[in-house]
Amino acid sequence: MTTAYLTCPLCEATCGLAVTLEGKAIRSVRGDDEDAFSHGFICPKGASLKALHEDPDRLRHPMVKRDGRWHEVSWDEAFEEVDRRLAPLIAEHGSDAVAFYLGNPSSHNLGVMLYGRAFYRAVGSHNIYTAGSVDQLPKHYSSGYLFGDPMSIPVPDLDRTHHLLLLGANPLVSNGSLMTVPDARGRLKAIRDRGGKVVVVDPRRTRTAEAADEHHAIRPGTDALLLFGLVNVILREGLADLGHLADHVTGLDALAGLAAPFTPDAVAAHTGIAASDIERMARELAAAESAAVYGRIGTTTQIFGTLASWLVDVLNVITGNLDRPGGAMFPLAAAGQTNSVPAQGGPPSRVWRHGRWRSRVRDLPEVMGELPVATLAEEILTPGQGQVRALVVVGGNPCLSTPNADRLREAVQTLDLMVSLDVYLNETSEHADVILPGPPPLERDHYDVTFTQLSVRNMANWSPAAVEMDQPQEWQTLLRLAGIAAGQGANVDIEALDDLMAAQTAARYGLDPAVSSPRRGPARLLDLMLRGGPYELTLADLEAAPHGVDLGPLAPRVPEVLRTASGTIELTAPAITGDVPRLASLLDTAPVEGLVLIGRRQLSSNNSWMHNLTPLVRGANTCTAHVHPDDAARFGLHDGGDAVVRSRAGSVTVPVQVTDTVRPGVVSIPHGWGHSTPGARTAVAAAHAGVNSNVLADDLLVDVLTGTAALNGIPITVSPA
Ligand SMILES: Nc1nc2c(c(=O)[nH]1)N[C@H]1C(S)=C(S)[C@@H](COP(=O)(O)OP(=O)(O)OC[C@H]3O[C@@H](n4cnc5c(=O)[nH]c(N)nc54)[C@H](O)[C@@H]3O)O[C@H]1N2
Ligand SMILES: Nc1nc2c(c(=O)[nH]1)N[C@H]1C(S)=C(S)[C@@H](COP(=O)(O)OP(=O)(O)OC[C@H]3O[C@@H](n4cnc5c(=O)[nH]c(N)nc54)[C@H](O)[C@@H]3O)O[C@H]1N2
Ligand code: SF4
Ligand SMILES: [Mo]
Repeated sequence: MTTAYLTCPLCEATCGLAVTLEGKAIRSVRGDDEDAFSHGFICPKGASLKALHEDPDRLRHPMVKRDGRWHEVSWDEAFEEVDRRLAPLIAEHGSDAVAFYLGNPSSHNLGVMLYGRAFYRAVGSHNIYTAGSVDQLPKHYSSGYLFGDPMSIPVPDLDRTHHLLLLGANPLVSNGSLMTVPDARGRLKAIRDRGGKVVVVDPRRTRTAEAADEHHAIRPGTDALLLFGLVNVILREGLADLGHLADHVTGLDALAGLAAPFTPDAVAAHTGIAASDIERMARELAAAESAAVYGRIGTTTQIFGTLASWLVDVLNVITGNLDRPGGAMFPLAAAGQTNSVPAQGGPPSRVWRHGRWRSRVRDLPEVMGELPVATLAEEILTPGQGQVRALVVVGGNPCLSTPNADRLREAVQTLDLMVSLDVYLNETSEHADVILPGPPPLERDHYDVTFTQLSVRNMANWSPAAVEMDQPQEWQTLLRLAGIAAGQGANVDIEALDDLMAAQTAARYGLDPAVSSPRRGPARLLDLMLRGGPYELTLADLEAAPHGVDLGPLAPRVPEVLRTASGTIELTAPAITGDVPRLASLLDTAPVEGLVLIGRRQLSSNNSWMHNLTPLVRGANTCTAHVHPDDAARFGLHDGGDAVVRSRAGSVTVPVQVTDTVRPGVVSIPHGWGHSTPGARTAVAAAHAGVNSNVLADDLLVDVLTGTAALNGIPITVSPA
């Protein structure tokens, strides 16, 4: 028996796991008690990595579809198929005819993070889509304009704060997001134990709300109004105090003008939160010894996602809590972050901006090099120059996870070519022509390049593969695809491309790639990035610390972290405030009375893809519509009966659960279900199919600044089935 220590790559919490092995067989997966960050915490998903590893439905060989039937083929045959079809398509229709969709697991995958761009760049398409535009893109946008780098996202200094105002987040279930924090429950409890306060704003009484001091059941989509109300009180009552930020902030006067109409009285009816509560919340926030405001997916995937994301940090700034211990702080990641190399200064072209190109059909702007996935279906379906004819999906399931899912499913069936890098034949990959499966988490090296930049404590943790690798690694697959796109044919010299990548990475940090010799692949790139990073670590340092390297609590970084043109925190960038009139116009209208749909993340679920694992889907069907008793009575719905839920985009029939945990006027259905498509090969998931809530999500309902889908606050009607 041996024990391997690794970081769980399934979600943002980055828990340390201890995996017991007998040869190549996995005996158990437990939380690693000695992990420097997670101290033994684990959730049901982490524990199911064994089931994932052993799942007979998980793909181990490439698949090619010929005449509508799947064939298991060799890797060489699979790449030959891609070369035979992709190269002529690019030659005839141009790079933009190839679209990419990068899903959530690609950001948790070291090989994909480091090598994916070799492939995307070799194709050179403007049609890059990611799960970011059904998730956090508004937060990148607001950070890009406030602080000058879209990855400079302040995270609550959870272990030291005295007051946490949390909006649209349920970390007790999601285990945290844009806030890397193993054991959120324990850390939130600690805030209360040391006399602090936790306030939750959420249309549902979630587990997090139940564990908090105070819960406000806001009407969906109105967070920007509430937040502006808080800003209004703080500025009007003279409670603003920039503290140590005083010399580093511009735009405070303009902010006061913008906030003036949003008085607590003006926003109360829209938000459903009393004016007196809004005043008290503002005063308590300003008076707290230290405080952090934190908004997550309930605030980003709504029609005012960017304004809400911006106002969260405006509040952190004007209360002097940004960048101070116990407030909202900037992590300093050990490797690979643009905001941890010294500021470049120089020409304005270096200053972060969006809209460098726009989508062809709906004219939506690029943000961080990507276009919103809400417009992907029409880019495929609308004829003309630049029409998308091929789609490459890397670790994503957009046919379940993106808005107007039925339309996207129709669209992908019209493509000339679809390639999926995926570990299952599921609702999306079933439409592919070629599927290239990567190895499961226990068979690959891991380091969290993304989430160390969002961590409540600075950490670095390297996990070598726990089990000997059986399949080609995804970085190798991506390099082969890069070579194919560059016209090298199917027999790409991966080693030469890898050397090129290492040379480029080394050059970025002024290093000689030979310092990392004889390492190759992701380990070499990571070693170079660590050496060039702010702690000047090496991969050997991390190898010597299997339970992780603790780099200490978050430390203040202003002004060093700022990358804006002025070198200050620009509170009122026109690219953000241009959307304020749209919000202000709500104040002149009556509050919306109709029913709206929101989501409901589930503990034993990982978006759409871990439903094929028996330990996670045991028990009653959880894909139900939560309906408030008043609404059930109003619309004739009964607990356990079926309801038809309709939106502009589509309709689903779903079992009803009557519960007062949702606010009246709000229906909640979890996303990621709907495993009933006959072409998928996921037997367990099919037996727990549920319905796809994104059939209801409207592709035309977006946050206008970023095009991010409004997956919350969707107008619906309900009736008994
Ligand atoms: N209504 C509604 N919709 C939502 C949300 C919501 O709250 N409400 N949340 C949104 C959010 S936040 C997100 S991030 C998206 C997620 O959207 P997606 O990223 O599109 O979907 P996932 O369910 O994460 O699908 C991941 C896919 O990757 C595959 N996969 C798993 N591991 C690997 C691997 O190691 N390599 C490769 N190549 N593939 C792998 C899985 O089999 C699956 O097909 O969903 C969004 N959709
Ligand atoms: N177990 C589990 N963990 C996960 C995932 C999973 O699917 N399952 N997915 C992972 C991913 S990809 C992500 S991005 C994170 C997301 O992490 P979180 O953002 O913490 O996820 P949610 O649980 O969806 O929390 C969003 C909350 O917003 C509320 N909400 C909906 N509409 C509104 C609104 O208009 N205003 C306000 N204030 N609240 C609103 C919802 O009721 C919900 O409680 O979780 C990650 N972790
Ligand atoms: S909380 Fe996230 S990182 Fe931790 S064990 Fe669960 S899935 Fe893995
Ligand atoms: Mo996400």
